[in-house]
Amino acid sequence: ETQIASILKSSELYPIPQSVKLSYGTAGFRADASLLESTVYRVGILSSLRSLKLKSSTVGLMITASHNKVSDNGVKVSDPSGGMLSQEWEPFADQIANASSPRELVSLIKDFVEREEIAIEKGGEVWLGRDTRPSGERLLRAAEIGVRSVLGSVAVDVGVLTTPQLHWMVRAKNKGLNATESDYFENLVTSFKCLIDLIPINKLEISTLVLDGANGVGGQKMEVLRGYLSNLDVEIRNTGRDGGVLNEGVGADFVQKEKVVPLGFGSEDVGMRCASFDGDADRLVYFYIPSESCGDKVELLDGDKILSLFALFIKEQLNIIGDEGKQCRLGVVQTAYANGASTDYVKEMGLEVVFAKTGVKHLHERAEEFDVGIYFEANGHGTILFSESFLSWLVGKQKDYSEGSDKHNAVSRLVAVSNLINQAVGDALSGLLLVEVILQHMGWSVQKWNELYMDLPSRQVKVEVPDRTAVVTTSEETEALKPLGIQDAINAEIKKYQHGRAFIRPSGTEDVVRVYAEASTQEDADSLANSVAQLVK
Ligand code: NG1
Ligand code: ZN
Repeated sequence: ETQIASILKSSELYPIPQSVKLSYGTAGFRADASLLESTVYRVGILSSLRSLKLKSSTVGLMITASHNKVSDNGVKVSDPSGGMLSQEWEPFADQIANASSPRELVSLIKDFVEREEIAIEKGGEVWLGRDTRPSGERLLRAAEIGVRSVLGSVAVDVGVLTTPQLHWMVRAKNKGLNATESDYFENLVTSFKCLIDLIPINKLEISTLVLDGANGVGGQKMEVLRGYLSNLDVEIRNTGRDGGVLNEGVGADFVQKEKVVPLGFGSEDVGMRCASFDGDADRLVYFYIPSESCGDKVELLDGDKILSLFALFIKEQLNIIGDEGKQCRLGVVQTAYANGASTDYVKEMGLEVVFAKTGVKHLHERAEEFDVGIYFEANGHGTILFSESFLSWLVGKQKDYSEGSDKHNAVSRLVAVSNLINQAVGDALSGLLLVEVILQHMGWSVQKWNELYMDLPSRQVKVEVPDRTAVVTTSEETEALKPLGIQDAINAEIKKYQHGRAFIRPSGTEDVVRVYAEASTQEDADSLANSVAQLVK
C-alpha cells in the first residue's frame, strides 16, 4: 500500500503531456526534450523493477538522443549484461510511457509486477548517465525520482558519460569487476598499449588523426583519454566548447549520410586521416578529403569498412595460430544497409555472413552465435563479441605457446582485442583505438585501408508519409510485404539497372519510410532511389 502511495504521489509531479504517443523503438524513447519528463520518470520506475526482477543486479539508464538535434532528448535502458533492455520488456515500457493518469500507471505496474513475480521488498539499483544536452540534468532528476519511488531502490548518478561507457560500467559492475569511469579508461589504455607492443616492426610514422567530436560528450572524453596514451597523436575538433552546436553540421551521422566534410574541417585537411563520433559516441566513421578540387565531398570509410578491417586483422591472427585457429567460428553480422561490396569482401575472405534487422539489439544477438562475431551497421555502430569458451581457450593457449613465438603473439593480440573492444555495445572510443592500432600494425594509411574494396555507389533517401506502419517488411527487411503489390513494382525498377539493389522499410526512430538503393554508377543509384521513393509516396 505504501508502495502504491509512493508512485501515486510522485507521478502527480510528472503529468503526461497531451497528445504524445511514444514507442520504445529502435533505440529507446526519443522526442523533443520538453515532452520527456514524465517518460523518463516512468522509465526510472521500470529500471528499478528490471533490477529487482534480476536479483537486484545493477541496471543502467541513459539519457541521450544520440545523433538527433540538441533540443531532442531520449532515454534507454541497459540490462545488467551491458546489452540493451530485453525486448520482452519493451511492450511494458510502451504501456507505462503512454499511461494517461497516475491511476492507470499504478494499475499497469501492479499487474506487471504480479505477472513477472517481482518481489519489491529488496530494493533495486540503477546507475544514471546522460550526455551533454542541456535538458539532461532536469531529466536525470526525473529519472531519480522514478527509480526511488520503487521503495528501497537506489539511484546512482554517474554523471556525463558516453552511452557505451555506461553500458561498460554496468556490465563490469555486475561481473564483480572495478566499474568506475577511470577503470574504463585504464582498461582501454592497457589493452591498447599491449597491442602496440605486439606490432612486429613499426612500419609507419604515426601521423595525426583529426577527430570530429560532434560537439558532444565523445570528444570531451577523448581529450581525457588522450592524456594517458602514447603512440596516438590526435587533434580534437568540435568539442562543443568552441560555440558549435551538438550534431549540427558535424558528427558521424551527418558525415555518413551526406558524405560531405563536417564543420571545422576544410582544405587544410586534404589527405589527413579523419574520424567522426556521433552525439553519444556509440558510432564511429572515418573519412578523408580527397583533394581541394572535389568541393566539400569526402571519401567515407563507414561501419562496413571498419568491420572489414577488424575481420582481416582477426583472421590474420587465427591464420598465424594455424589449424587450431582455423577452427574458430569467425562470423560477420550486417544489415540490409551494408554496402554489397563489403559483403562480397568478407565472404571472399571465407567468413560466414548473416543478416539481421536494423537496430544493434538485433545484430548483437546474432553475433553471439559465433566464437568471434563482428557486427556493424553501415552508420558506424558495431563491435566484436568473443564467446566465453573461445576466450578461455585463448587464455589456455597463452600458457601452451612459448613466449615471444608468433603463435603466442597472435593469441595475445586476440586477448588484447577482446579487452580493448567494448563487448557490451558499439563504442566509438574503443573502436577508434582498435582501428588506429591495426593501421599501425599493417603500416597502412587511411587511403590504403580504403582500397580494401570499392564501395558500390549507393543512395539513401527518406520519404515522409502519413502512416509509416503501412509498410511491412520481411524479417530481413529486404522485401516489402505491404502495401500489396509494391514489391513487384520495386523489383521492376531494380531490373532496369546493372547491379541494382533497393529496399524500403519504416524507420524505428523517425516518422519516415527509408529507401536504400545501390547500382553500378552514382547516377543509377540516385535514379533508382528516386523512382522507388515515388512508389512509396
Ligand atoms: P531507423 O530510424 O529505424 O532506421 C536508425 C538507424 C539504425 C540505428 C537507429 C538507432 C539507419 C538506416 N538506421 O534507425 O541503424 O542506428 O537509428 O540510432 O542508419
Ligand atoms: Zn549514438
